[in-house]
Amino acid sequence: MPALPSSSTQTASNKGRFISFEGTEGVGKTTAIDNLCNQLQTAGIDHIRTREPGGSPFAECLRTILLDPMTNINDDTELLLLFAARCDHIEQVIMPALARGTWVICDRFVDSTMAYQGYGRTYGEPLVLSKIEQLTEQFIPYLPDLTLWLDLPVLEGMARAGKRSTADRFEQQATEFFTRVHEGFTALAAAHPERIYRIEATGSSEKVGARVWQAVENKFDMA
Ligand code: Z5A
Repeated sequence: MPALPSSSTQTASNKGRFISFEGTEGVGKTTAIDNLCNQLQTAGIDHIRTREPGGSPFAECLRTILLDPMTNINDDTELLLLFAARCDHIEQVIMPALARGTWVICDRFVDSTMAYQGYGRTYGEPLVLSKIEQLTEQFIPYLPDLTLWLDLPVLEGMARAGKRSTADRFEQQATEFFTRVHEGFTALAAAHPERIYRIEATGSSEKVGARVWQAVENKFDMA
C-alpha cells in the first residue's frame, strides 16, 4: 500500500489553502480547474493556478524536456528531474503564495509521481515506491490540504485527450500503462482518505465542477 509521508511532511497550516488535482490522461483537470478558479474569484478568494511538472521558469524548462517525445532517459533520471522541478516550484511559487495567504490550485503534484512513476512505469515495485516516499520526505515540505482525484474510466479519458493532434512522451504510452496509473490513484485514495477525495468525472463539465465545489466547501470553512 503506498504511504506518502504524513509525520515529517506537514500540510500547509496557514490561511492559504493548497489544492491539487489528479487523474489519468484527459480526465478534465484543466477544465475543472478553470471552473474552480472562476468560483474562487466570485467568492473573492485570492488564488493562483499552477501545474506540474512546471509552474516556475526553471521547472517549465524541465517540463519541456520531460514531455518531449525525443527525450531518452531512464526511469531514475525521470524521477529525479520531476523532483528537481518540484523543489524549485515549491520554493519559487507554492511556498510564497501560501505564506501570503493565497490559495494554490495545482494541476498534479506528488501523487502523480506515485501513480505514473511508481505504478505506470514499474507496476508498483516496492523499491520504487520507497524511493518516491523518501524523496517526498526529504524534499517536500507540504502535501496539499486537499487532493481532488478526478476518476474516469481510462479509455474515456484517452478518448477525450485523443482529440488533440500531437502526443507528448507520456501520452504515447499504451493503454496498459494508464490502467496501472489508474490503479495507483485508486490505491493512493484508499491509503489517504483524509486528503484525497475521489470526484466522479463522468458527465458534463458543469456536473463535475459542481462536485468539485462541493468537495471544497465540505473541506474548508468558506466564510
Ligand atoms: N507526470 C508524471 O509522469 N509524473 C509527475 O509527477 C507529474 C506529471 C507531475 C503532463 O501532465 C504529464 O506529466 C502527464 C503525467 C506526467 N501525462 N499524461 N498523461 P498534464 O497534466 O499536463 O497532461 P494530461 O494529464 O495529459 O492533462 P490533459 O491531457 O491536459 O488533461 P486534463 O487537463 O485532465 O483534461 P482537459 O484538458 O480539461 O480535458 C480534456 C478534453 O476533454 C478537452 O477537450 C475538454 O474540453 C474535454 N472535457 C473536459 N471535461 C469534460 C467533460 N466533463 N465531459 C466531456 N469532455 C470534457
